[in-house]
Amino acid sequence: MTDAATATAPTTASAEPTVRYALADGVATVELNRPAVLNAFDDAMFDALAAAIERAPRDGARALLLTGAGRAFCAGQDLAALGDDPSAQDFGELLRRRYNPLLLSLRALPMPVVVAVNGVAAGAGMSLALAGDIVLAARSASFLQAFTKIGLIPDSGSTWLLPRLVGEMRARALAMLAEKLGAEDAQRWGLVWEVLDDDALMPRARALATSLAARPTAAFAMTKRAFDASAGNGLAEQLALEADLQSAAGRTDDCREGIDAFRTRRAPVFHGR
Ligand code: T3D
Repeated sequence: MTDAATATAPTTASAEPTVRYALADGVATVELNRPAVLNAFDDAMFDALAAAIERAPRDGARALLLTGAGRAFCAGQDLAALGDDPSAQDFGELLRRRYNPLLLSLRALPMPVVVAVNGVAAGAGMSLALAGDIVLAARSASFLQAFTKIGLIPDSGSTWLLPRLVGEMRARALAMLAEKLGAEDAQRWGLVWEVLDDDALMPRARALATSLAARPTAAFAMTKRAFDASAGNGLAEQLALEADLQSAAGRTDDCREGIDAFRTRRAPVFHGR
């Protein structure tokens, strides 16, 4: 990352940080950094990612870009870190304590989350990728619901996100067959917004995140709330929520600026408030 990078939560005083964090042009760039194990989650990486998600809004970031170091995005739970007798653990407890709060905090970030899937996204790593607002993928990237291969069920939001993105049939087949889905198929199925040649992925992801960060990000935060709520709402409730959020959006400086810029035929300058 750039020299503006701030390392987050190294495993030891001298070790590489398990997550790299950098802030530039309103974009918090967060890179999972355990490439030797395809950025699989151990406790340190959980803590570091949770800290980065919490830090971005405090730093004034207006977009977050999430990616992985090396040849993978994230291989899900670090299966080696589960100890000698993994089945002695309560995996549900690990979800409640670690994955679930992490996914919810990422999803609730009041800014656009761009995910650049640079390689394989497996297990909870796939769930993490799908939790973004706009997902870009390298042409060589792939998506794998690895869970059932090891006798587990899809978690970290995959049973919620997947059917909404690709429909029930494809979601169930992906979960049960646990076959890799290539980036181009993932785009055709609606899991990915854009597929790019591998070396074009990060420049495009940075440009997109930077562009989003300069737009009316308070309205984006409300847009996210509306979409997330829609899954549990009937039409009447959703219309009511849209009206409430639109009242708030209409009172922002950005809305005043957007309308004035349109009327005076100039480019708007948004500040995210
Ligand atoms: O509460 C709970 O804990 C339950 C929560 C579960 C959430 C989950 O995420 S469950 C699913 C866990 N993830 C997996 O099962 C994926 C396991 N990995 C793979 O299937 C494959 O590695 C991939 C398909 C992702 C990539 O395959 P490939 O051939 O490109 O790479 P590789 O050779 O398998 O892996 C490269 C290295 O990364 C290798 O280490 P080595 O031999 O070079 O020293 C491999 O062991 C390591 N690695 C990959 N995934 C993991 C991992 N090490 C630990 N944990 C991993 N998940």
